[in-house]
Amino acid sequence: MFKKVLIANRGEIALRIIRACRELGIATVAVHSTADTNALHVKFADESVCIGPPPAPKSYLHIPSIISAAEVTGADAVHPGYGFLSENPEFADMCVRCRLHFIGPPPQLMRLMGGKIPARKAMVEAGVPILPGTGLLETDDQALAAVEEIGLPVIIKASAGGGGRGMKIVRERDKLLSSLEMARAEALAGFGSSDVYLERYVEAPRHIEVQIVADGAGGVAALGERECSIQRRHQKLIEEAPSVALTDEEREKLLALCERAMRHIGYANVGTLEFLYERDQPGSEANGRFYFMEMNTRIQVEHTVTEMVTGLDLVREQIRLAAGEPLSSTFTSRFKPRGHAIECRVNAEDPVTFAPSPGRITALNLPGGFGVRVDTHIYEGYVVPPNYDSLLAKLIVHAEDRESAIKRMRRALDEFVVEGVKTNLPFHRKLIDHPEFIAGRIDTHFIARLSPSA
Ligand code: MV4
Repeated sequence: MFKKVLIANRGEIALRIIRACRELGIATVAVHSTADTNALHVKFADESVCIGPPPAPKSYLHIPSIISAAEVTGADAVHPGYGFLSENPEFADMCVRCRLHFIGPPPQLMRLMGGKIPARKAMVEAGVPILPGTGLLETDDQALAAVEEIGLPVIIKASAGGGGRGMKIVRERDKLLSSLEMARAEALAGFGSSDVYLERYVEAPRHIEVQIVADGAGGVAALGERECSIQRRHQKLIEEAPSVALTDEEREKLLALCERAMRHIGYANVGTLEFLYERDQPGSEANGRFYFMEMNTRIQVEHTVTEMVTGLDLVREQIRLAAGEPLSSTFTSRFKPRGHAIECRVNAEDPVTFAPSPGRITALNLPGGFGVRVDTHIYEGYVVPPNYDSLLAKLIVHAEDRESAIKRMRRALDEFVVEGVKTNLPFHRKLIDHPEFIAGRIDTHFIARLSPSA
């Protein structure tokens, strides 16, 4: 097992990783920018190294500083968390070249699944359904021919894009070529590659994703799905496990399919397969179809809801796997989710305009009690810096069924007090009380319908 892990991240996920290391008996090194000198991850870690000024490109994204920090502290592994360098294969390569274990999949798998065009191809070969669409679009004629075959609307996506960036919906044939040109230009400017493809556009799908854990030697577990449809501008707000959209039979099929696919590509470490779920008929919830969208080759923000319904520690397993241990026998998909878990992402932002709201937290009460988990790095007196994402806390509840989990979330949201910065807590209270949410009738456009200004 590793002796010392450097955590190349900040905020709640840095704490989550430090806690897992503690329980494994592994020493920890925090890195931080000058904006995070008083951050809890710095206080919790055994050692810390300041790696630069507040802007992320000069600190949390600055590879030479992070590698140097690992070398001077004698760390033998690096955990990238989520965001920042977590899906950067060059960083993973650099770690390996500097004899540091990267806690994530091997760089070649990050490369394969990080590109949406190669990932789509790999998943088709593994028997996973995808939407009708193209590979790399090289000519205008290929795009025209594809639309002839698929019909409209279609969506043009950047192969290097992700999380909803670099997409163009095309509803009229006349706009196809101009959209294609714009998509290429934006992809090149935003991601350094003009590679784009297109596929049939689904109007209001659910976003359902599957948690993967694998050891690269045939040990693979698909640990159930998460329902992530409640999102605003591609930022998830509420996630739950399991999804109300799936029968036990559909779930079993989906998980078996995911396991076969992950064995096919020899996946290793944790990851998430994202699916778009389309109802058979508008308004009907039964018998939808799944289409593979993209894969995330990192631990995700919402891994917690899977942990609550499986009782398994995903970060601990991730570290064990990176150290070359085989998948634990407790990680098996012949596993029924136990009860229901819901996560609310509490952000420092205006609940109406969604504008970020950095500043000092002058008063704080965190919820607690039976079935309540709060993953957070904030404390009374903490100053939320303006330089990073606005996530303050993840409030997670677990209960025997969805109805009880919703009631528990309402209770926990009422206990949650943050003063000094604006938060989206009022927005969460409104969401959790919404009859359509309570009925489970949700899709990716739910928030846009609820507050069109958002
Ligand atoms: C789609 C789609 C509909 N049809 N692909 C959003 C995040 C990224 N993972 C892919 N996304 C989508 N892909 C097809 N073929 C709908 C979304 C989508 C979306 C697209 C445009 C504007 C807002 C959206 C919100 C949620 C999902």
